[in-house]
Amino acid sequence: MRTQVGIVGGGPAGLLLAHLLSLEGIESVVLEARSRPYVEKRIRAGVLEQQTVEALKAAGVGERLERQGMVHGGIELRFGGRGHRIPFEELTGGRTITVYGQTEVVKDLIARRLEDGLPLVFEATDVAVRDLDGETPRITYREGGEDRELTCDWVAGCDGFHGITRAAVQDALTVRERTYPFAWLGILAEAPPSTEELIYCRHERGFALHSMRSPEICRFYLQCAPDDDVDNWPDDRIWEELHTRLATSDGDWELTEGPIVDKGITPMRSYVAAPMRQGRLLLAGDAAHIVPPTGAKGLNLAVRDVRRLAEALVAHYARGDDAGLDAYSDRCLVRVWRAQHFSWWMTSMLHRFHDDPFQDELGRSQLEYVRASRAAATTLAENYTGFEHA
Ligand code: RFL
Ligand code: PHB
Repeated sequence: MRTQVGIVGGGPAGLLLAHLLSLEGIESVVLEARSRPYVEKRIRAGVLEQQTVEALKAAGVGERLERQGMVHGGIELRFGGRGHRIPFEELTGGRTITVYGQTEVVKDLIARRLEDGLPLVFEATDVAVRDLDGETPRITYREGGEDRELTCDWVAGCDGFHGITRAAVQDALTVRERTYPFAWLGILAEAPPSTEELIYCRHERGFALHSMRSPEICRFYLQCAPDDDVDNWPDDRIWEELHTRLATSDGDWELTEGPIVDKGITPMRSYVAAPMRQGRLLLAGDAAHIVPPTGAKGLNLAVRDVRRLAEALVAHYARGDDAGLDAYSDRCLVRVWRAQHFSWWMTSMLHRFHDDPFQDELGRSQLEYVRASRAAATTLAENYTGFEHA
């Protein structure tokens, strides 16, 4: 088989790239290791920057997002038992965020790809990339027990942090990374949100986040030990911990409980591999970089990468102009590092560093500063809603 762009990974990055290319008449094949039900159920991000929403709408895949996405004009920071609102719209000249699950974005993109009758292979196994330095790189894989080979002009590595594309060129990459001494326990509950906007809470016992998916479904996260196990977290313990950490000192805030329908532990890590291009392999999204989820940046970065990549590939095919492909990595990395700093900063100020009292006090101080200073709150607001360098 032959295609113009072979895309490894059918997460948000791979699916959106395929769709943006199809709108410009560029052929691609998406190879996804997992099954369709698996990728449509895997719970991850929930916050879309305004520019992500606009990009999905402009690409004709934002119809359900427009109807069901919940537009928020701010977030609450809660610490010392008191809430403090960061009014994004006021601080950024009107920018908002939209709460809409990554699972929903993925469902919308898969539905569109299949409606368009374009190639998307689920359960592709033994995927390997070859001849990346030549003119015609190849992807080999197995589908339904059969060996297959895909010859391409370009390979897009959109296979997430644990994928094979970055690993194939790892020796040529420079990696910068940081791990954190905690993880997040994430749960999904069939309960109406107890808040209109997201609550990011710092408490003596650790960080807690109250997020949501719809007027009926909540998403919560709790700081836990990095080697913790979901089996240590029966439902009762989760609710008790959420009540304790999210409590306000005046006691006038209540948390509504409901059946817990999903539980998982997410490690926290900052990671950047550079450059994002090696020969004819172009890395995008989590395949190239990950951030701790406290800044809600990962999915938004993936979307920005593939928008830039699609533009560069369009210039290549339409005009033989390779400037965008040559600049792809450098231009993405400017934005990636801004998001890295912001995600590290949010993580440092909202979590407890139980084994590092100096770091812990710095975080507390920073949070006090964001509460007291409009300049600091503006920094948070413009980064959270999506900062683009001029
Ligand atoms: P994905 O979503 O990991 O998709 C990669 C896809 O590649 C497939 N794959 C392979 N396919 C073929 N061959 C192979 N060898 C393959 N190996 C893997 C995988 O099955 C998968 O389908 O990467 P992508 O597309 O770059 O998207 C990135 C986002 O998923 C990620 O950055 C976000 O989820 C991060 N994130 C958040 N981002 C936000 O912008 N806002 C948030 O609120 C937010 N919250 C979060 C998050 C991530 C979290 N976890 C679980 C890490 C909250 C959490 C808890
Ligand atoms: C989520 O709703 O899953 C979510 C929201 C905000 C974050 C991370 C995750 O910072």
